[in-house]
Amino acid sequence: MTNFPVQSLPEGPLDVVGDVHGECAALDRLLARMGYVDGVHPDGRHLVFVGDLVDRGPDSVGVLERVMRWVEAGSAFCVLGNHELNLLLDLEKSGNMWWYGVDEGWEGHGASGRYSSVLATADLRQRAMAFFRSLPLVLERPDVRIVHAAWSADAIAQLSEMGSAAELRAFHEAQVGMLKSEKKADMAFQAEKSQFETLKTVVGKAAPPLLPRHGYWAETEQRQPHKLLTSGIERALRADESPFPAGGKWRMARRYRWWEDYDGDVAVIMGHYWRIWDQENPPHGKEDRGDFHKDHRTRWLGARGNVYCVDFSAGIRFQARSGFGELAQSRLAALRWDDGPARLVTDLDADEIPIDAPGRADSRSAQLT
Ligand SMILES: [Mn+2]
Repeated sequence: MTNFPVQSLPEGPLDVVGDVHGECAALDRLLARMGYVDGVHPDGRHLVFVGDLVDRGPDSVGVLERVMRWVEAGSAFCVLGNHELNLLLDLEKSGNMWWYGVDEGWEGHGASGRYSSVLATADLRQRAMAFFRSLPLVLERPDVRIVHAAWSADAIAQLSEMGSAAELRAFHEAQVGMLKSEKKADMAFQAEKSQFETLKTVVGKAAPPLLPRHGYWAETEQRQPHKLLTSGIERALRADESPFPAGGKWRMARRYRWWEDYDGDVAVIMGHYWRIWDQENPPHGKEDRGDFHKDHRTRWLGARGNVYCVDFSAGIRFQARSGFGELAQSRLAALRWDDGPARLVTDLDADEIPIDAPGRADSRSAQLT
């Protein structure tokens, strides 16, 4: 592909599918509900995957086999998510050892289990790597933009100098090397670091003080264009904010709700943000987790009311199967985007769910201005 990182979507009705995370049976159920037969729709609709096809769930291989076939046939489109990017960059992460042929366990929340029951073969890895290299970071057409986590014209422009996704790994390694030497030369950061060697291990004990250089570097590292588009934007905590634990580490930066100042005319549909399905009944202890837990699933978000996140946490089902249950909060969803009003279809709900029209007067900016 020569048009990295942006590729075009065809005209006509689309069904934009949220993060699948190896939940192959849920994908089959969702697509059957929408009338697809092996990725093809009788009305000429096209599937668009927002990325994070893989990891955690039981059958990433099955999901990849399907989506690769459909993309190859031209009935589906897909952008890179952070999980595909990890595989493209050969980064081993919790939940992706199926790729390396390892049957991986997980523990947490008083439960334990296995991630994937289907392991990648050398043949699958070779074909999937070619597939990942063919994927754009962004898909667009005049009425809609698709990206995994954040839309940024700057980040897209920076990556456009790259001929193809095949060059991404060299670019990534150069960036990592540069950041590493800049951090090494940052004496204030080094002083913070030696003072808090055990930063990763103190979760559960008293919170550390705010470490501003740690916040600065968390924000700066996340500004790398390929990371920004696929895993969002971070902002260093302000002096009046407190460090908080997430993923077993104390955080000195938090996710930035970039859509709050997205002023584009074109609607953006993304995944990545682990929305809960039932805002009225948030899971215990998760009341303020994530970015969308207070935003109702029927609403478009952002300054112009034209950004939508279609990731409703299919990726938590590996836990639910082992007794840490949040299944009620989990859906594999697709946003139907065509001449009619937008609506959601999920793997678990019989009926289509109407979504507000984008750009409604009740969007956040309308309240502010
Ligand atoms: Mn993601």
